[in-house]
Amino acid sequence: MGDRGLAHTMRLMTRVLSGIQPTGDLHLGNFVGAVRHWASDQHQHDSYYCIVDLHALTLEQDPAELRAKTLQVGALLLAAGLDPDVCTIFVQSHVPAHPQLSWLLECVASFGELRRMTQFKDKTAKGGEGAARAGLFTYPVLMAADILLYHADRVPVGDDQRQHLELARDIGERFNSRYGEIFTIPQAAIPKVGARVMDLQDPTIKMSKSRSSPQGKVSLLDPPEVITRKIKRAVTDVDSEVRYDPKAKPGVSNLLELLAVATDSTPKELAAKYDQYGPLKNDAAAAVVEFLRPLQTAYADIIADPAGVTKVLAAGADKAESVANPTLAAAALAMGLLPRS
Ligand code: ATP
Ligand code: LTN
Repeated sequence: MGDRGLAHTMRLMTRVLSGIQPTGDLHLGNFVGAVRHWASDQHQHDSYYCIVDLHALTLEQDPAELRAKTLQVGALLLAAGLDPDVCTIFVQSHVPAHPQLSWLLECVASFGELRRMTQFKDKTAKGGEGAARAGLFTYPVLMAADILLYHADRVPVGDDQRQHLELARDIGERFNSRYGEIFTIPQAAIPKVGARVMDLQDPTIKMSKSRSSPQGKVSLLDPPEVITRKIKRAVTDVDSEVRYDPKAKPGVSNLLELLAVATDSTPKELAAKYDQYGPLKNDAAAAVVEFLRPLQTAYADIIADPAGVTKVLAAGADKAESVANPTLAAAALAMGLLPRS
């Protein structure tokens, strides 16, 4: 049995890895579609959560703000219940194996498959692809490296990342068949409800840090009155029937999903209880405020000690490197690079 096979057999728990960009204030979509599942996964799986600051550089960022947001996301992950004694939380740029493996994988991925990524098309629709940063184009390969370095079995993400995950699987499989079995091929874990929280002002697009207007997204740190105002002003649909039908009635369906997530119910069950938009909006707003309250309270405590957060992230990077570096070395060797003696 090769080294990887042995390491694999000795691993008793499923390995989970996911990432989040420190590109702005985290919003309800990030929490509902991703982060809250991380908090529950950590107790069942060997879990790695990465703040992907290198990914953030694919779009314009203010340097001081990027640094501050990276720390803020660290604090928010802790506030969301991630326990550094149970899982590993780290910053991508603290582990150089990520961009190193990414280069090797760029020499496995093809131009054509990157060209098909819809997120690249979406993000360049406005400014044109000529001016886009080359990193925005190769970004899914860095994401594949993030995942494959840790032999992750499971990758919990929102629905918008499905295509990138498929690419990570393709790259991993191609590498394994060309150079030998180095990587574990990951599965996507996409939640059933809340996998795509929509923008409150334009419910045909997903709520996004970088692309939603302030009114279109609920930031995790918005005060209760701001959350209430945004939800009450959410765009609904032309007729006034309350029905769960994301295609025909995206605005109302989004509110039903939010209420369902916050009250642990299902959107269809809830739809039957309302015959007007007003009461639905009031209840959704109140439920979301309560849903976020524990996170907001914990965040205020944690961010009061920024050095404590930095320490947690440094310890996380050490743990991450102990897994990532041997994987990188094995991949480099398999591809024919001469090891430094
Ligand atoms: P950006 O606008 O900068 O691309 P984003 O808002 O899309 O950011 P990411 O950091 O790219 O957020 O994503 C972090 C996690 O949150 C991913 O797992 C992603 O699938 C999930 N996610 C992002 N937006 C939503 C959404 N609207 N609904 C559900 N999950 C989401
Ligand atoms: N591309 C993802 C963030 C991301 C990620 C990852 C998610 C980067 N690396 C590895 C899961 C696993 C996004 O934009 N949401």
